Amino acid sequence: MNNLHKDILQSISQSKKLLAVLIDPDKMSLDKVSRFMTKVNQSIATHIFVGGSEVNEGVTETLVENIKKHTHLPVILFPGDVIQITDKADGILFLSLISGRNPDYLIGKHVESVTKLSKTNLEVMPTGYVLIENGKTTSVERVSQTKPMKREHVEAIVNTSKAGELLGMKLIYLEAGSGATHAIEGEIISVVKKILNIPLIVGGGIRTKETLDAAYNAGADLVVIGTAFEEDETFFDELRA
Ligand code: 1GP
Repeated sequence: MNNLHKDILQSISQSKKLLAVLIDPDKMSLDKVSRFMTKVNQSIATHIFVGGSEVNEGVTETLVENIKKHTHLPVILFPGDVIQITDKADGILFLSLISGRNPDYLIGKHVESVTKLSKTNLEVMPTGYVLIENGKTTSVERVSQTKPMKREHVEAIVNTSKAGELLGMKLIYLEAGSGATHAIEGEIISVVKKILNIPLIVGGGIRTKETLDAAYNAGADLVVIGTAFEEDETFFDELRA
């Protein structure tokens, strides 16, 4: 029995900030896992997220199995599709793309996943996923065929996030998209954080310690970083525990 969500709440109550390293199965080869995880383990990372927009069947499961051999950090699936579900992980962000209006990503994929999920012990964490524009088309936008929310529509972003909470979601994830040219502004993070009573995840385009700290200072409880580590493992050195 996992306590992933409970542990996140506990960290927040102790004012501890959380960092998830996102590993895209499409971009991580198995021979690199051991070295990469050594760096992760020496850093301030608290969670591993595994997922991508387009991943072939079976690849996520093999990767998660390998990651688990090299770390005690919790591994949480951040799946772009049902085929990425594997019981080798500890939990799953059960994402609803509430910034969009594509029924497949609001409820369709969820229904499709139930048979597979019910055969696992994954801790399922319902998560309102809010995609915010970052100046270029992201793979989430392309795959889900939804438009991201405009940065200047702050009230709509706040109301969408709060609606997710009122629907019973346990986490809200503000996403600028993998490799975003600009991370989500502190102003947006702070107004969303103020209205929420559930943990706030922020990700997309965070490449420096300053941007990471800015996200935390604005109110992000858990920050997700993928591309910066994929492109330059020395970034881990700046984030040593
Ligand atoms: C993407 O929010 C995550 O879904 C992380 O984004 O790859 O830009 O760090 P980056």
